[in-house]
Amino acid sequence: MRTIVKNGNVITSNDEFRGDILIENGKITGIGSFVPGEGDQVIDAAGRYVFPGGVDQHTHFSALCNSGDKDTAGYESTDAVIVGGTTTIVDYAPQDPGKGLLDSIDYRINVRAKGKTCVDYTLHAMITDIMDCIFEEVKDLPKNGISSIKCFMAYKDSPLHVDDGTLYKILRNSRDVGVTVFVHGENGELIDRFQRDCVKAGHIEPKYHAVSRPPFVEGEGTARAIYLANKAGTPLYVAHVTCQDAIDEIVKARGRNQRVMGETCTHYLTVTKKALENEDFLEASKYVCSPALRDEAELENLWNALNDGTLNAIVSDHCGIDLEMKKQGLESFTLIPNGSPGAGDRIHVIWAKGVMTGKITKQKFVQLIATNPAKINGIYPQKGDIVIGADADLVIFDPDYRGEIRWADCPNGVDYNVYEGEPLLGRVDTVLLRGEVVVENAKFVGQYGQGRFIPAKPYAAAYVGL
Ligand code: DUC
Ligand code: ZN
Ligand code: ZN
Repeated sequence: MRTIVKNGNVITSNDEFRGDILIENGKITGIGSFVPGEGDQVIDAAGRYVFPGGVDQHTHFSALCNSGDKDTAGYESTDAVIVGGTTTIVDYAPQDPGKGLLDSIDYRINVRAKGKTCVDYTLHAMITDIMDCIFEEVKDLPKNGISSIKCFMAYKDSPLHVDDGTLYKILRNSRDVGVTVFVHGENGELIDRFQRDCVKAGHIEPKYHAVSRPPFVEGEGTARAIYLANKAGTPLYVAHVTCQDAIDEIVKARGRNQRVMGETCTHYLTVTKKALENEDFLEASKYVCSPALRDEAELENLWNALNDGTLNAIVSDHCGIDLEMKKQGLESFTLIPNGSPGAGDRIHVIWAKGVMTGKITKQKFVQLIATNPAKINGIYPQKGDIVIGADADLVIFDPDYRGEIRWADCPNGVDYNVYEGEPLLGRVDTVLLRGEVVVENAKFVGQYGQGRFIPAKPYAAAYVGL
């Protein structure tokens, strides 16, 4: 059967036009004008935008989120992600206890995600235990459909922390096989000292989370990672950039032709550290994520860095940490698990706060929420744009819808939404995943388990230039 998405205002990464999209066997096989034949399924998109399904290259589903023993927001909660217009995620695969990188990836695909995920997905390897085997395993990631690995420079003395020697060796080994190294570029030593100072002075409330990790902590970590990547001769991808200090380091590196790319997150573009100052512990703790939220001026810096191409993607950094888990930090902000949910909201929030305010064009929007993440993670052109031969992952977006984000309308696997009450200036109405309608009237109508693992190719965007 053929499907024709008819008369939409099609937005791609570099164009906008009125037209039809022809779909056969789950793939886009035509873009233009098509007369429906007998038996064709026609989806009327008149008066609405049609853009590629979003690619969120930074999520943490079914993750312990460094909090110990409780796992929330498993892959079944990706129903909220696809309702929000994201059809592919690049999820983090932390090592399971006692397991290396490859076994953890295998377990994630075949046990955690299987039969549950509603979106297509690929994975980043993620070091949470510096076992001897990981250095060789990095070289085997591409054979297993994985093209990236994350190293945390923050979180001194925790299993997440990757020391400089390990980071350098991972960079060297990644270079040989085209794996992209993603770095959490905060200086763990500085944070540790500042956290101790805060607690000693009795400053234990959530707002001290931001005090203990000021922007220069991120600037230094980013600079060091860039330096090591340069010496290793390996491209670098800087995760969740929040501030001008880090942006400056990326700009300097590019000035000497070093291949460095970076992403920022929905919340760093739209929420300030004022959210951490709420007197209500639970309200404030929802916004404890790392790096920390910044002041108003940094929001503008980040929009500028996206527009001038220094930063290349907007991601959610979705972490499913419910309020019960956040309560671990009642006695001290240092014990609050870091991270906030947002994969289901990314497209709506960036449309309202980016496109509708004129901060970014519609084409830039598509690049940042779909095309670039697909390129960076080695899954383009199968994913990320409306081009012939791509998977028919499409969003039909009603620009006239007006409302507000409400957790109750689309529960996200945890018990709150950090964007509660934010305006919806347009809404994802219909979503197609590989040609199948899986969201209709903003409700999930697909199957749990419909999402497929998409093998990522090595030597992705960070290796081929900027
Ligand atoms: N880094 C992430 O990428 N996500 C959540 C917390 C963190 O430190
Ligand atoms: Zn991180
Ligand atoms: Zn993250």
